[in-house]
Order: sequence, then C-alpha cells, then structure tokens
Amino acid sequence: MDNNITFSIIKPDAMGRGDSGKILARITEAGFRVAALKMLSVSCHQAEEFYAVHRERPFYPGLVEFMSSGPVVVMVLRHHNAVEAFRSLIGTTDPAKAERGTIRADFGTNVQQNAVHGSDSPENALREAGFFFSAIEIF
Ligand code: FUP
Repeated sequence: MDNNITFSIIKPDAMGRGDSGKILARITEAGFRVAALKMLSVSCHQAEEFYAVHRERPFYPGLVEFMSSGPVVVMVLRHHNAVEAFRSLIGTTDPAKAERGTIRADFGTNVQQNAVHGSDSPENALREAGFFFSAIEIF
C-alpha cells in the first residue's frame, strides 16, 4: 500500500471565501508536494457516491447538498506518511475543537463546513484519488 499519498478537497465554504490560495500555501509550506490538482463542481450524484460510506448518517443529505453547492479544488498530495501527516495539518473534523493553527481551526466554520477534506486511510486515499483523477493525471 502506498503510504505516501493522500487526497484532499478544498470545500465550497473555503472556495466561496476566496481562501483556496492561502490553504494551498499552508499545505505546500508544510512539505506536501502537489501530485494532481483541479477545480471542478461536484454533482449531487458524485457527492452521494464519494460519501456513500456515510449514507445512513443523519448528516448525509446536508453534506451532499453542501459539497455540490459550489466549485471545489481536488488534489492528490505526496508526503511521507501522507494520510497521518495531512490529518495533523488540517485538525479534527469540528473546527471548534480543532487544534490551534490547524487549517480547519483557521478556515472552517462548523462540522459540515470545515474547509478541507483529508483521506482517513491509505486505502481510501487511493480510492478517492481514483474517483477524481486518472493514473496519467497523477505525477
Ligand atoms: P473527517 O474524516 O474528519 O472528514 O470526518 P468524518 O469522516 O467523521 O466526516 C466526513 C464528513 O462528514 C466531514 F467532512 C464533515 C461531515 N460531517 C457532518 O457534516 N456532520 C457531522 O456531524 C459529522 C461529519
């Protein structure tokens, strides 16, 4: 299993506030290398599929609506132990509880509008990268 890639999304809340450049700078300054990147709108159907694991959760409909509410930036990032390193950089799911200086603490609004996504395992990083990018788009 490739331990050195993770997948991230700059979510519609951060995009709408014009924070994508600042967030990308935080990511690259922390030593992550951008292996793939694009801006796109996620359809309702794609958001449902991407978050299918949460289908039974009460927050699922709201999450799908939010993630398809505006453009996002999707990216594949390289770093040693990328999943773990990136989750430390972004902080815990709820920005109000996220550690000081993390991306979610500084740019997130609430547990749904939390500025960025980061994969939770190397397996999911590969699945999520493959959801948005073909092999020839990942450098
Ligand atoms: P994380 O791995 O930190 O992104 O968090 P989770 O896997 O627990 O949640 C996945 C997504 O569901 C998060 F982006 C935010 C959203 N979510 C809600 O909208 N409401 C909740 O109560 C919990 C999570």
